[in-house]
Amino acid sequence: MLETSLEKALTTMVTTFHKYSGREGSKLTLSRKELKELIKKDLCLGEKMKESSIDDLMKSLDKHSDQEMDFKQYSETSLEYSVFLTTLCVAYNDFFLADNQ
Ligand SMILES: [Ca+2]
Repeated sequence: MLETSLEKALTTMVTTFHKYSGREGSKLTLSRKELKELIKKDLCLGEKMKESSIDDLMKSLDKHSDQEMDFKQYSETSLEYSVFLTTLCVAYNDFFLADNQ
């Protein structure tokens, strides 16, 4: 059976996290350096993000204050991002429907 686009998206989320989390320290958490690499290399917006913005992001995600982010914290961030994307999609769809009436 072919993988659905949703399954592909989920697989990408998991493999992207582990692609960076295994580089230093614990293989199951992202250090600040690993998170920075992930943001810079795997997010189009990453190149434009300032160091201070990445620091702020890490601080807001690092709920255990141990300078590491586990998969749960990472998925919560992505969830917020996906809610943002979903909101954009709904707005775009409304615009599309209104334009085609
Ligand atoms: Ca790590």
